Amino acid sequence: MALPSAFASLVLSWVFCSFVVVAGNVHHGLSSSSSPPWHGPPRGSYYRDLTSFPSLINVTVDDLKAGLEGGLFKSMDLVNAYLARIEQANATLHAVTEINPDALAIAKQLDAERANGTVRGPLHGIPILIKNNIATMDKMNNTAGSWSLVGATVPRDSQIARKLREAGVVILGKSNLSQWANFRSSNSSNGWSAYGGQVYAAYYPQQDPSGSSSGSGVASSLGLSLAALGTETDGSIVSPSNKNNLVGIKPTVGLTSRNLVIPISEHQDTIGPMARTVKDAAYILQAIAGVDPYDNYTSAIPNNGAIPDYIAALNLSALSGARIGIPRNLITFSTDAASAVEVAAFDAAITLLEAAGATVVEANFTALAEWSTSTAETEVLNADFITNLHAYLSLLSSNPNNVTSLADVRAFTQAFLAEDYPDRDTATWDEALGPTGFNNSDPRFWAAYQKDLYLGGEGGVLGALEREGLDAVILPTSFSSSFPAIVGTPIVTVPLGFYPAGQRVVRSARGLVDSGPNVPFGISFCGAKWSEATLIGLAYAFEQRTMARNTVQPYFVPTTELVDVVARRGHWGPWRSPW
Ligand SMILES: *[C@@H]1O[C@H](CO)[C@@H](O)[C@H](O)[C@H]1NC(C)=O
Ligand SMILES: *[C@@H]1O[C@H](CO)[C@@H](O)[C@H](O)[C@H]1NC(C)=O
Ligand SMILES: *[C@@H]1O[C@H](CO)[C@@H](O)[C@H](O)[C@H]1NC(C)=O
Ligand SMILES: *[C@@H]1O[C@H](CO)[C@@H](O)[C@H](O)[C@H]1NC(C)=O
Ligand SMILES: *[C@@H]1O[C@H](CO)[C@@H](O)[C@H](O)[C@H]1NC(C)=O
Ligand SMILES: *[C@@H]1O[C@H](CO)[C@@H](O)[C@H](O)[C@H]1NC(C)=O
Ligand SMILES: *[C@@H]1O[C@H](CO)[C@@H](O)[C@H](O)[C@H]1NC(C)=O
Ligand SMILES: *[C@@H]1O[C@H](CO)[C@@H](O)[C@H](O)[C@H]1NC(C)=O
Ligand SMILES: *[C@@H]1O[C@H](CO)[C@@H](O)[C@H](O)[C@H]1NC(C)=O
Ligand SMILES: *[C@@H]1O[C@H](CO)[C@@H](O)[C@H](O)[C@H]1NC(C)=O
Ligand SMILES: CC(=O)N[C@H]1CO[C@H](CO)[C@@H](O)[C@@H]1O
Repeated sequence: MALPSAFASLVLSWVFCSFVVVAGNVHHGLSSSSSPPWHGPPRGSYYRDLTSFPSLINVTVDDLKAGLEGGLFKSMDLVNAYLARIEQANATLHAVTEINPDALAIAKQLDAERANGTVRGPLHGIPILIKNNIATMDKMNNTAGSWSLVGATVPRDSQIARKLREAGVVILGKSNLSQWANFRSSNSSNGWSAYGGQVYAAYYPQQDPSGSSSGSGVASSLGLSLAALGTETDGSIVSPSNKNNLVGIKPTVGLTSRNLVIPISEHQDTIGPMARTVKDAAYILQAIAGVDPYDNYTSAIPNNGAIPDYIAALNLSALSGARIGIPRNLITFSTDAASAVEVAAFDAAITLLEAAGATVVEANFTALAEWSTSTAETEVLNADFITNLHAYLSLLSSNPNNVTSLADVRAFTQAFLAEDYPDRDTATWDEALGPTGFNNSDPRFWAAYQKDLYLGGEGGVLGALEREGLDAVILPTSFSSSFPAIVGTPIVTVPLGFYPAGQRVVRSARGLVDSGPNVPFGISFCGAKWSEATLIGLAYAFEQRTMARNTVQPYFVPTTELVDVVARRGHWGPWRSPW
């Protein structure tokens, strides 16, 4: 598979430059009320000017910031445009479970603030969707996709939601997910929840969106919002980013607070952005990272909790002089007939990394064989879920179904028709609550956890980094999550390519298309704890040289654009009516 050329990035900057200039002109043309002198583009170019609005499928934070600053559109227009696109995608893709009924009012308030000269930051007035396991104290539910939590309320916003609001983000709604972050059944499907239905991705009909941040992946990729937040325990950000042609950042466990986020595991859960560019993901990570007294894992953030400048880390030369390792034994172990295409694209990318100045070396994971038969991760997650779910439920300020433990949730799920039991079973919980199960205060938990720290640490990512003196380990994203998951280390995934036209269609559970023509995939940069700035730099340098996201288009694209919304509200001033 040929990698796209750097030419795409030149086109990109040209398009965006012209947009910014037009934005300024339109603002100037409209700012005085009676017969202003016309300083805008020649009127004959009306239709061309309409197309100068950024396209919502690939607009960036910087574009939106420029348009908002220049007065080309308002935050309210953004909300209206995104709501229309959600509506258009809804029946086919089920990516969003609920809309924030206050979104327009919030946008209006943020528009007023901006008009007053208060700009909270680069995300001021920009709509973002969050996964339906991140709690907000507003009119939206937080359910993890389960009917047991519909109507339950929380005593305050999660820190993640609070920080988004402080940054001026409009929380547009909640994205659908694999129910309970894919921690319930042996035989459910990626992206299915009882509350939200089945999410599909948009690059092939009935495409498996992967999970569990499935709706976040689809929504961000199609521009149903600027970007979305996901959560990851083992793959739930990077895997749907992989299949939806996105950049995903899985932060170090503890960089982003999990308080009032429906958990699986305090030792593995983390919250991060899913966006179309590395820079947009970096802006969002900057806004949500930080110490939270309610989540004491965040007290481990280095430098007294000071968060690095992730935007400053975006360095085109970051690959120059970098040492990058490849755990070839994990790749060989994981590759199957379908993913051979991903590995070929991955191997082709090595040449590009070297051309950009990186030294690429082999760096096998020494504990691969032991890891491949280990049950330690399952034991850790089962035990944590019992304890951590109980802790979350105990924080609720109202709990209409009175679920206070995993046993309660299981009883509810097995009895409530829409939960689709037993067609989708509760095998994961049955095991956790069964005779061999225990919670995370049990001595057996610590044995399993220590085992994981060895497998993923010395025997995995950390050992490879240390032995070879690496800045990062790279992997096809399809294989990247598991070792970092069990030691809590970060991953940044970037689009790499897509399956060719002739690719055999392989269906996963319940007929979803797991691999097939046009289905995208990515490359992951994995590093030590708290190395996000380094990984972001490397990922950016790679992204800017490839722009692989632009080489594949979804089969399903919502049609409403920002320009439609602005034109409809009739703010085209003196040059609207002649036609
Ligand atoms: C953005 O998306 C539009 C519509 O898909 C496309 O025409 C345009 O070329 C894209 N621009 C870039 C820079 O990728
Ligand atoms: C989604 O689609 C369904 C059925 O087409 C419709 O009833 C519902 O109102 C839509 N919801 C949203 C939020 O768009
Ligand atoms: C705008 O500024 C005025 C004067 O400082 C203040 O009274 C008003 O509350 C502000 N409005 C908003 C929406 O910030
Ligand atoms: C939750 O969802 C229900 C049913 O879909 C809805 O009536 C309610 O307003 C939502 N919000 C809260 C906080 O219950
Ligand atoms: C973190 O909080 C939990 C529960 O609040 C407590 O049991 C634990 O000891 C705390 N850990 C640290 C390192 O403070
Ligand atoms: C960018 O990366 C190069 C190569 O590592 C380094 O020499 C340079 O100082 C970096 N620039 C910035 C602004 O950090
Ligand atoms: C690393 O793994 C690959 C693939 O299994 C193998 O061919 C290679 O010999 C290994 N390298 C070392 C140093 O063991
Ligand atoms: C964890 O297990 C211990 C010992 O069985 C028990 O006392 C405790 O209540 C359990 N905690 C939770 C949250 O299940
Ligand atoms: C939950 O508990 C409250 C108080 O005990 C009770 O009134 C309510 O009926 C219970 N709800 C359900 C669904 O069992
Ligand atoms: C899922 O597994 C349960 C048993 O654990 C079984 O009853 C059910 O039929 C299975 N569903 C499907 C679609 O195979
Ligand atoms: C906004 C949205 O997409 N909502 C959908 C979520 O999934 C359910 C069940 O499939 C649909 O009924 C909603 O329309």
